Amino acid sequence: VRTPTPEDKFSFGLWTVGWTGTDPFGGPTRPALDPWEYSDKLAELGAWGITFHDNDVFPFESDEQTAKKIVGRLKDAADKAGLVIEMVTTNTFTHPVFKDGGLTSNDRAVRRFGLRKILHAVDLAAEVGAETFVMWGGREGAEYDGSKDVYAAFDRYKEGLDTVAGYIKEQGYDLRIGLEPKPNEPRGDIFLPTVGHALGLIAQLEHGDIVGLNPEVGHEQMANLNYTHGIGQALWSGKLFHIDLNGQRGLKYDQDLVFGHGDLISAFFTVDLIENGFPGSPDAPRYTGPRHFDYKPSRTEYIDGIWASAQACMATYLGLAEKAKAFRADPRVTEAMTYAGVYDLATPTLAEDESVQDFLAAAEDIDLDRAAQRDYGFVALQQLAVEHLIG
Ligand code: GLT
Ligand code: MN
Ligand code: MN
Repeated sequence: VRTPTPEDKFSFGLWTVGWTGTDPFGGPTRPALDPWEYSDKLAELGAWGITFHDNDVFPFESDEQTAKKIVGRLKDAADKAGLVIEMVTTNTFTHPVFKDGGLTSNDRAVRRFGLRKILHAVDLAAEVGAETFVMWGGREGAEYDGSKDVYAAFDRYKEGLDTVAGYIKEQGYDLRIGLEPKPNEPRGDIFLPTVGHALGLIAQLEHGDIVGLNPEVGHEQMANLNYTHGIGQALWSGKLFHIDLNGQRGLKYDQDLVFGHGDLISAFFTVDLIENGFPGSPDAPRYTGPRHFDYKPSRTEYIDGIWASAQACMATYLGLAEKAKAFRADPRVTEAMTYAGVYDLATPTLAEDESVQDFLAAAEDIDLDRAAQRDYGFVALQQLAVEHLIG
């Protein structure tokens, strides 16, 4: 696999390579560097950008001036390394004040504090030239159903999102919001558990035109869902604004493994969709945004392991991209897709200008026996993917 270059648009959250290995059962297994100490190495490995939460960069208690100064230092380091800051987000989950959420806490004073913190992070995002503002509502949710008026919670979620999106427009910022779904952890049940739930909320917003999605591989898989279908539907809805790539092995805690270190064949089809688009819909929207990794170097690794895992994310992506290109270019695949009817699905079911009345009146014979006995060849098609994958 070739070495990544900035054209590949790989980016990393500071909280990913900066994760010190803490988990609910143990403290850090390695030290944290200062936020500006990651840029040079990431650039050297071939990354294009970085992303961060406000409090990945400056402490929660910082006053505005201090925050500005520290962010300035990070921005300088990124500029010097030739990295862009493509996305910024807010930490509304670590501090105990957010234990019942930021935008949907039962405590109105906390909601007002949380919303203000988010708006300040929006200013910051605009200042450093980010294009996407991610909102992961990890603490928006509940453990106990009796503890939340869910109707009011969605009113407050909508109020919060519309306030943030309205502010972005009012300030003339070139920013779009990416909602990040997750089914659980840290809350027992998080609001907006899946891509579909988030799309449903966006449709109810006043400023929903600049609100889309930032789906994470592992988060959809924690809900036993198909990530590629999730981003596929987000693309179809014109709402795939950003992605969080990582790995997850089955229904368990959020593993944030290296991309491809979970369900590899699912990762193959994710990369195939991103790189090659929908097979029978050449005019469909394509994802052209950052290939952003949101993973955690495993707790067993030390400093070398951080960089090895960052490299692994990019190498896996590039390797899969090569395989996916070869898969699509393989005449046997075209043939198998034709046989499978993959390209036929793009043909509208009704004819152009055909009315329902005409449709109902049409005398049309389907040979039910034949159609029932059709062999789709999906297994053979999948086996071609596996062949390409294992080389
Ligand atoms: C947190 C979470 C990630 C989100 C980050 C953005 S925070 O690390 O686990 O999935 O993308 O807020
Ligand atoms: Mn995760
Ligand atoms: Mn994420």
